[in-house]
Amino acid sequence: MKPCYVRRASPFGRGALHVLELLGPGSREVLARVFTSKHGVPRDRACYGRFVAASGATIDDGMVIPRPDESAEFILTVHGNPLLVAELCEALAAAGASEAPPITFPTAWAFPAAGASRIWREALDLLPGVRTLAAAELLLEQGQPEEATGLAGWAEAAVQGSPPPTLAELRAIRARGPAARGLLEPKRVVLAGVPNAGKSTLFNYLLGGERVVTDAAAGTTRDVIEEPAVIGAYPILLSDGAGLRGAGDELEREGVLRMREAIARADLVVFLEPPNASAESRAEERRIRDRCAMLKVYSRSDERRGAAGSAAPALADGIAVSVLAGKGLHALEAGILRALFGAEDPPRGVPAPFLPRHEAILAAAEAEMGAGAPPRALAALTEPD
Ligand SMILES: Nc1nc2c(ncn2[C@@H]2O[C@H](COP(=O)(O)OP(=O)(O)OP(=O)(O)O)[C@@H](O)[C@H]2O)c(=O)[nH]1
Ligand SMILES: [Mg+2]
Repeated sequence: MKPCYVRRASPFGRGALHVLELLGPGSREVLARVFTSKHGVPRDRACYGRFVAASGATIDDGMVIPRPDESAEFILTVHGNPLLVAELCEALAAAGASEAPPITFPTAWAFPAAGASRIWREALDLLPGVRTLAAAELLLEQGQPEEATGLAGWAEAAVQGSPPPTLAELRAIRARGPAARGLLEPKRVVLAGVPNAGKSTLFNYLLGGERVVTDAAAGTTRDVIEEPAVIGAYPILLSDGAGLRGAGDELEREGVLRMREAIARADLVVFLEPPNASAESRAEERRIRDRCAMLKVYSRSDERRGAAGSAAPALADGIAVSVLAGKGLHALEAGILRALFGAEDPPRGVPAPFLPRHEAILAAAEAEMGAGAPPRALAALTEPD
C-alpha cells in the first residue's frame, strides 16, 4: 500500500473544530475506508459526510477538502471534541495511515512575552473569559506596551513626558472606564412591565431564539429567567420575569416579588408600556423610574393608533418598538447601550482603563495634576509584571 500520513493541524487548546491533514499518495485509499458521503471521496470540491470507525459505527460528521494547496492531499475538519479526534485518528491508523508529527505553533507569535508589563499580563489573563470580539480587541489594544493607542503604550509615553498628558486628556480617558469594563463584565438588564406588555417576546428576540414561552394570556411568565445575551459589542445579562401587577394567584405574587428583586439588582430596567396602558402600568413605571436607571419602551407599537385612529402618537420620552413588525429594534439596542455606557460603540484606537486598578491610578494622577503637580501616579501603569 502507498504511504499515507495523518497530521494534526489545529493548535492545542479548546476549539469548536479540529483540522487534520492527510499527506502522501495513499491518502485517497485510506480516506475511502473512513469517509462516506453522497459523492464518495471528493476529487475537486469540498464535501460533507460521515467519518466511520473500522466497526462501521459513525464517529462524527465533518468536511473533507481535497488538495487545498501543495501541502496536503486532503484536509479533514471535524468537531473539536478531543475524544472524537482521537477516535478518528485511530480509524485512520486502522485504515493504513501513519501519524506524522503535529504542526507546531509559535506561542509568542506577534505577542510580547507575558511578563513585559503588568497591564499586558492583566489583559492576557482576562482574554480567555471574553464573550465578544470587541472585548478581545480592547484587551489586545489596551495591553500592548508597543501600541500607543492603548493604555499601556500611552502611559509609557506620558511617564516619559512625550508628550506630557493634559488634564482634559486624563479626564477623557477616565470617562471611557465604564464602557471598557462593560465589555468584560456583563451589565444586568431587566425587561419589566405589566402582564402582556411583550417582555418575553422581546427577551426571545434579544437572545436570538425562542427561549421562553409567550402567550396572549396575561401572567404567562412566573420565574425570573436570566440569560447571557450580546447587544452590539457588549455582553449583557438579560432578565425576563413576571408582569408587574397586584392581582394574581399565590404563584404569580411570588413571581412578582422575585421580579422586584431582579429590578433592584439591575443596572438598567427596560420598562415596556403596552398600547392603552393601565393606571397600574403608569404607577409601576413611576416606581421604577424613582429607584432605578430606566429606559422606556412603547411596546407592541404596531398596535398603536393616534387619536384619529391613524398615525401613532408622538412618543418623545421612549422608544416605539414592535418585535412582530421588526420596528424600532435597532434604536432600542442603541438606547440600551447609550443608557449603560453613554455611547453605542466601545472605545477603539484610544486609551481606556479596563480594570478598577487603572481607574484608581488615573484618578490619583488627575488629583495630582489638579493640584498643579506632575502626574507621578501614572508610573504605576508602566510597572513590569
Ligand atoms: N402585535 C404585537 N403583538 C405582540 C408584540 N410583542 C408581543 N406581542 C403579543 O403580546 C402577547 C403577550 O406577549 P408576551 O411576550 O408573552 O408578554 P409578556 O409581557 O411576557 O407577558 P407576561 O409573561 O404575561 O407578563 C403575545 O400574544 C404576543 O404575541 C408586538 O410587537 N406586536
Ligand atoms: Mg412573559
